[in-house]
Amino acid sequence: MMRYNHLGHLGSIVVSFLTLARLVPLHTWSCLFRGIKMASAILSFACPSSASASVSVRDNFKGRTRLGCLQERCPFSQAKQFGRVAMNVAVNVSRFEGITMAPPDPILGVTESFRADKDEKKLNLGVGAYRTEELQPYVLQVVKKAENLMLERGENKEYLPIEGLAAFNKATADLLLGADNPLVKQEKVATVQGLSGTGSLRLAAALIERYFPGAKVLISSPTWGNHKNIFNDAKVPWSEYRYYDPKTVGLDFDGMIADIKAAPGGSFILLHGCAHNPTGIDPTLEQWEKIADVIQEKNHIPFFDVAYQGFASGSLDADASSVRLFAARGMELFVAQSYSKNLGLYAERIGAINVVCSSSDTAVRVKSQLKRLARPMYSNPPVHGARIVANIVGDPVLFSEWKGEMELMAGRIKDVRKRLYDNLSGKDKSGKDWSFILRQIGMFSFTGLTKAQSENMTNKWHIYMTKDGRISLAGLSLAKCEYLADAIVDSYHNVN
Ligand code: KET
Repeated sequence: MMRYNHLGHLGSIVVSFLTLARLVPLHTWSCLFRGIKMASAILSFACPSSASASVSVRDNFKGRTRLGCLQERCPFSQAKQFGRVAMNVAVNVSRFEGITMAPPDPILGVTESFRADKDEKKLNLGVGAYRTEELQPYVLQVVKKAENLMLERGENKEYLPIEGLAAFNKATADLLLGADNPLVKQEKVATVQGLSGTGSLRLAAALIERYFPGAKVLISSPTWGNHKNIFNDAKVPWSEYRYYDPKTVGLDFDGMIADIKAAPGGSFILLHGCAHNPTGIDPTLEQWEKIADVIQEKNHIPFFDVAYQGFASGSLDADASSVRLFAARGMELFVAQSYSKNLGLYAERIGAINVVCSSSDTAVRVKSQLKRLARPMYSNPPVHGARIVANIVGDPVLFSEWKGEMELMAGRIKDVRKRLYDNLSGKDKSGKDWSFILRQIGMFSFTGLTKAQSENMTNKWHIYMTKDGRISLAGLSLAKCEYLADAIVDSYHNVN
């Protein structure tokens, strides 16, 4: 709905207009614009025919306005030129015309499509979020108790310091490294509360961008989809190391080692502390040792993403063993933590970035720079989730209750995994070995279904999952395993 009326054709008007554009202050222009709008039109400027040869309004205003635009993105490109500046009157044209539609998020977008589906059989196995056997969201009892404690104590809502709640930062480092870890005692760990796992990863990425310009981050292939976005947005270069071997449906350990070896010395190696997302395949402790050897040899910096501590095995300590193994070698490293899954605090956005340093003096400086990066981004973090974690970890009774509930959640996922395997091997008469499902750990199963097969799961069976073939077992009930197995067998054998 654009209408163009050319406003005269006199060269002298154009010349005077150009001069005016340079001299007249911005607010005068807005008055003029408003006046013309009253006559039901917006005065706008057509794109210069070539960006370099023409004077755009942006040039005239020395960057104070963004009216100028490039030819290929300009909604007014049909305008006729009058010398170097052309004028059109356009009606109802948004200043955001050049903003294109973003694609839906490959993980969180799945939930949006799920909500829009009216079919009764629908199942959301997209996002990694724990559900009860009744497929309802679950708030841990221990979380409710910790929240009650907060009410009883009448906690205030004052700003937290930039680095977050001190009691939380202590609790989270203790949980990660072990309370009696000498690194914690010697204050060699810089811990800053973050906006859950994602925000903590993003803060670390900003530190890398600022203090290690040009350094590369190596991420596993495949990895959690948001890793690439995080490093792209932070302008940190990244490349992939081999991780998953589709032939064995297992770890491509030799490929992983070779790629880490081949990376430029001093690269950051992003590792999933436990329950690798999306594959559910973790290195063994012996393999972790070898990975640490190569990283040390090449002077790389390990960067752990720990989003599932306690969810892989049910034990907080066992799931932190990879990180502790590296830290015990005296290596400097990054660890991003999240409490979305293990405490079910998805919406509270609570996590942390820990930088293990070789001295307490370094840790103080690193922390000061993390704070400096956080302040203009979000100022300081939210308090609610931090108090929940601090109250639970700081209270022996609540802490042991949490462990019990975590074992329960991890146990339910293991049961569902087993039931799905039983159903698949019972129904699929082709002889295909589905036992890889039992070997995978954590919230997910990487089914090996292709994009087309995953789409069949959604379009035909109303089962929502990510297009890389990942299903969240945390969103599955024992009762729905049979239906899911039917869908998988159909998609696997009948869709190319
Ligand atoms: N790291 C990994 C490996 C991860 O799977 C997630 C979340 C996060 C970090 C961040 O979670 P946060 O809530 O920011 O602490 N993964 C699930 C949810 C998501 O994609 O945001 C998922 O893969 O479904």
